[in-house]
Amino acid sequence: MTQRIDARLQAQQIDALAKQLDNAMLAGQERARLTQEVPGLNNADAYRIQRAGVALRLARGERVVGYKMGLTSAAKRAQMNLDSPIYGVLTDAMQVDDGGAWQTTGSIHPKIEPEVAFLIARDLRGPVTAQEALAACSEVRAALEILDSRYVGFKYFSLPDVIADNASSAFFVLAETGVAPEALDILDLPMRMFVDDHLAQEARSSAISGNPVLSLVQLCDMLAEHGDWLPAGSIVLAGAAATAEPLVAGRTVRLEIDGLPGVQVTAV
Ligand code: OOG
Ligand code: MG
Repeated sequence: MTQRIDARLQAQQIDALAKQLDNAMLAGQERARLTQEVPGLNNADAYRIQRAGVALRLARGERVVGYKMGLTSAAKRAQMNLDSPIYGVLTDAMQVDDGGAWQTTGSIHPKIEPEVAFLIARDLRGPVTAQEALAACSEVRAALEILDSRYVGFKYFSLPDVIADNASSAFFVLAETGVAPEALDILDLPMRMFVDDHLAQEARSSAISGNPVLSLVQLCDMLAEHGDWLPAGSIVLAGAAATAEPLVAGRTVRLEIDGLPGVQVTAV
């Protein structure tokens, strides 16, 4: 039996698949999973599709501002039925102001989840130790990630599907202020996400990779595999500590993390 796992797609196919996902995003319409059309799609080609998709955004004038790690907590891996961490790219157009309103129009099936974010003050090239990663961070902030899969039903997709779809990136809200990492016990911060003042999710920061800093270490390792690194000024979302909640117009979502200023957004 021939294994298609090492098959490398042609550059043209990569660009065409990226364009299909980009069109789905722009139209706000869900589409079939890529692996239904390309059953042998592997993670390496999926990251190539992700990069081609980001290139389309950059061609529209967007700017890369950082990265998000995904599936770094057991809760998220169970929710999505997938078993290993991935990353996606964040652009300036995805950022929503803390305390601001977020337009649901144009989204497919958005969800929101509680995150810890790092602000990176110095270039970080993998491999790095947890200490080196932390030393390169100027601030830790609370953040909310608004996910939106371009795939039908937002579930049961495979790792290459979600990687190609920029790890379901859509929008993110970064708390306006944060604190220096030294001022926190980053390993064990209680986190509570409220939807309209009801406690919707509760977790500790240790749920993220055992330690959110390890998400950063892992991100640097994965970027290094593609010859990339984290430039100074990057924002990094370490991955949700708990499962995502559906986000519908009219809801206000607030994340409180002990020791950190909170973050809030209202869907309109
Ligand atoms: C994949 C992205 C996961 C996280 O924080 O774990 C993610 C998904 O859930 O669609 O962003
Ligand atoms: Mg996330």
